[in-house]
Amino acid sequence: RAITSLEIGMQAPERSAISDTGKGGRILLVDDRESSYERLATILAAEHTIDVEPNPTEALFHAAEGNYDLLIVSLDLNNFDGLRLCSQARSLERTRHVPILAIAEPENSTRLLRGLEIGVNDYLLRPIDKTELLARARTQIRRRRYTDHLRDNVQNSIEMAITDALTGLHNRRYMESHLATLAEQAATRGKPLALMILDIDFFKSINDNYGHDAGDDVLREFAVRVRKSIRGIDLACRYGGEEFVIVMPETDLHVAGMVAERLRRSIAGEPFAVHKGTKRIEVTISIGLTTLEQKGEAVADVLKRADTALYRAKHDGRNRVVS
Ligand code: GH3
Ligand code: MG
Ligand code: MG
Ligand code: MG
Repeated sequence: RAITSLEIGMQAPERSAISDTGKGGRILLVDDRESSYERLATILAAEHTIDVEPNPTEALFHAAEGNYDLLIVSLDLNNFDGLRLCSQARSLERTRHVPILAIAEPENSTRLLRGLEIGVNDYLLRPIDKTELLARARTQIRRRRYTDHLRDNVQNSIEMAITDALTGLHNRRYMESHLATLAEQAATRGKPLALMILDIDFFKSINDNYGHDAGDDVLREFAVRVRKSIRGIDLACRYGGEEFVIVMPETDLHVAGMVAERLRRSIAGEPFAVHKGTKRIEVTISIGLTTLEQKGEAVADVLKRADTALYRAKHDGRNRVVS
């Protein structure tokens, strides 16, 4: 690493231990005056792991990479602009949520006010009082962990609400709420939109012959193969028990037909491992394929047409694509 990073004493506790005790965080101290940072670092090292970085450009890089709980930034650096660092840290995705504690000389109040406008969370005036420094650092780190925790919870709830737990694909509700949007986008952009319903053939007999767990293994492995054969912009969901829907924006019937056929072959061509790989089962699927036919067509009608095609695929002998 091309920087002067100075670690003072102290082993970093495990992160889980940190959140349990609510103490000891990782702090990046940005200060280029040796007499100042040596004292601050020594004080903070009693409770935290400290890295010191005198160069704000490098500091920004470290803040983005280093998983810090707190940035302490001196606004009266000799050679660089601490305020600029604060504003950059606020605008970067990876550092946006890291609290900033600013340090300034009392006569530097203009810079300090500017810092607070930019999004500095708290400040301390020199000369720094030891107890106050530790208290402010602790408060910011605690707050950071709490908001991180909230953010994680929100993220998890959203993911759970739109994901099928068994396969990790999107669930039906998510697909239905997005299909209308995708259809609208396709219509306004004058692009095609393909939709297919996939149904595993004789899935009931897989359950009957090998057990429900084997059936679940097949569903999971099926989802893996689906993911491999679609693009990032395609939407795959588990529509029902052993029924899946794939929506393909900007894809016409011809191309979608090739994708469907490739997927059908990838299922039929390679037996599915179940019961922890001790058993292999031949699986086939039937696919009903259609495209959005005209502007403003109801998505229910598109789904219905795909379902009719699927019915014919089943009727015609399964293990095939019908459009
Ligand atoms: P077809 O070829 O006509 O589609 O026959 P099929 O047996 O696949 O169709 P059917 O609709 O009769 O059976 C689907 C079965 O899927 C019935 C149901 O018990 C089973 N199933 C639904 N959800 C799950 C699941 O999450 N896990 C397992 N193991 N089985 C499931
Ligand atoms: Mg069926
Ligand atoms: Mg089936
Ligand atoms: Mg079915």
